[in-house]
Order: sequence, then structure tokens, then C-alpha cells
Amino acid sequence: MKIVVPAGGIGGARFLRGLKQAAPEAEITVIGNTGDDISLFGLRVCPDLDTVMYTLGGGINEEQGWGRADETFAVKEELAAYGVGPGWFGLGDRDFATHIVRTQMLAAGYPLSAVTEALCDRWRPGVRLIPMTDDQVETHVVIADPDRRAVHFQEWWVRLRAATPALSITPVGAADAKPAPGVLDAIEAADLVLLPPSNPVVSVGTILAVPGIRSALEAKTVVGISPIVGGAPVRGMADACLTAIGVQTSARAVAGHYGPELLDGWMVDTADEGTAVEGIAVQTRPLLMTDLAATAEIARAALEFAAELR
Ligand code: GDP
Ligand code: FO1
Ligand code: CA
Repeated sequence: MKIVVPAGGIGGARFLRGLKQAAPEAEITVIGNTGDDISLFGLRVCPDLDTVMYTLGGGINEEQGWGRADETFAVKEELAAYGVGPGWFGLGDRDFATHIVRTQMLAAGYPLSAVTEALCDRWRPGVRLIPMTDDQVETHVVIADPDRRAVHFQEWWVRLRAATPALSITPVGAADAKPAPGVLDAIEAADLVLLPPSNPVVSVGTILAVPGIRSALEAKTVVGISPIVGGAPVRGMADACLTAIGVQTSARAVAGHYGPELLDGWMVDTADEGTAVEGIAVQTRPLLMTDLAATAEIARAALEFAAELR
């Protein structure tokens, strides 16, 4: 069975871990969000790709959900001693090595998709991880406070903790980006597509903004898992992203935003029992990925749901 999963960081990665357990024989292709990517200290940082790679490869800091386990911060401290920031972004020593390899390969002319494949040669995530595009796409956020300006998504999310309302959120460069090699082929060959409980705006929304990806997905059986449970994100500030694009923070509104052209099935938590969305089949079950077993159960249910809808 061939499964395609367009994924962001923590929510996507944790779901994928459950999916691997639920469908050990499946060929899983992950289309990774690169809108969070940022250049810092001369290095290219790809948080969502790395979160998926480290989580599935056994190198993730489990409590934090991003970055490496057993991390130290000597390089960051040395940079700070030179007065070199930003101090608000915590790149660890082990993580630095990943970024040095990536940046070196990009500078040598390799596309991000080839670089990601090379990094995954070490981590063996057990899925094929392809960035959504090899072109540069960066999510920018327009804020009003203290004056109206656009900041990089990471500055809004990490430094400002999304506490300053976003007037708009734009995946800069997406309109001119091409899907990375293998992305459209994987979708076309897929038996089904699962939308993990990733951020609908800055993770899945960014992937869908790359021309060609949404329409390719629409031709498939797609089942999504709601990241919104009981009217709030399970983790993080997705509510601030949804507010910025005028979508209510509810499982129902997120499904409506994706729309019946994209979604065949939508899974909502028992806290959202009774949710109905026009043109989309809804299934209700516990959706908290509390541990691997619970997550595998969610993935198993999603696979069965998709089989019914095919
Ligand atoms: P990020 O890129 O690291 O922000 O991660 P993603 O975009 O992949 O996923 C973030 C989303 O995961 C958040 O909006 C959370 O609400 C959602 N999420 C995290 N844990 C869970 C969980 O246990 N269950 C569900 N349903 N959603 C979750
Ligand atoms: N998130 C934080 O909240 N603070 C950090 O200092 C931070 C550093 C960081 C370094 C590498 C990496 O891959 C991810 C990192 N993240 C950090 C997480 C991440 O940037 C965000 O959660 C997202 O991009 C949203 O998906
Ligand atoms: Ca992300």
C-alpha cells in the first residue's frame, strides 16, 4: 500500500510514528513543509523536515518535540559572546552539524530534496521524506505591533510566541514554486492520502499553496485528522494562525476550510462529537496522541476509514 502524508513538524511527525506502527508494510511518502525554513548564522534551518527526520530516526528531543536529544549549546553561547544572535532561536551543537551538512550541500548545488535524502541516509526514518519544493518558500507574518511590518514566521512563532496578532500570513515564494521531484509522482501513485493533525495554516496550508499539489491531492481519497480538539489546538498556537486567515478554531471550521474537494473523510475527537461538515464524512474517536499505542490506533482508524471511502 502506498500512502502519502503532507506533514508539518511535531503533529505530523508523531502521527507518522503511529502510522509506521499501524502499517509496517506500507510505502509512506512524506511531503514536508519548508515554509518554516530560515537562514541563521549563514546556515539553512529546516525545522519541519528535521522534526520528521529526527522523530522517525530516533534522534528527537522527546519532551520538546523539536531539536536533538542530549543536546548542548556551546556554539550558541560562543556566538552570544561575540554578540551574534538571534538569541531567541535555540540551535544546539548536534543540530548545528545537520545544518552545516545541509548548507554545504546546498552551496555545492544540490537541491534541498537531494540534501534531505542524504541526511536521511543517516537517520533512516523509514519513510521517503521529500520537501514540498526545492524552491525557497518562507512564511512571513504581518503584525501591527509596535508598527506594521512583516516578520519571518519563526520570529512571530518563537520570539513573539504568536501573542502579537497576525494581520496576515503569507507563504512568500509559494506561488512561483514547483513541487520537488517525486512529489507529484508519489501523489499520483498513492492508494490514499492522510492529512496528519498538522497546523492547517502554516504546515498543511503552505504545502497546499505550492501550485499543483492541491489539485493532485484532490484526485485522491484523503482522510484528515483534526489538530483542533474541543475548540483549541492540542499544542502550540494554531488558533492564532486560524484567526489570521479568518477561520474559527474548531474541528468543523478547519474541515470546511480544507473543503470537500480535498477531504473525503475527517476525523474529530470525542470532545467534538456531533461535528458535521457538508460533503465530508466525519468519524469521531479519541485523537490524543498520548503514546505510540494510542497514535497507532488513530492511524489504524484513519486507514480503515479511508478504505471505506475509496
Ligand atoms: P509543528 O510544525 O511543529 O507546529 O507541527 P505540526 O504542524 O505538524 O502540528 C502542529 C499541530 O499538531 C498543532 O496544531 C496541534 O494541535 C496538533 N497536535 C499536537 N499533538 C496532537 C495530538 O495529540 N492530537 C491531535 N489531534 N493533534 C495534535
Ligand atoms: N522552537 C522554539 O520554540 N524555540 C526555539 O529556540 C527553537 C529552535 C529550533 C531549532 C531547530 C529546529 O529544527 C526547530 C526549532 N524550534 C524552536 C521549533 C520550530 O522552529 C517551531 O516549532 C516551528 O517551526 C513550528 O513548526
Ligand atoms: Ca511547522
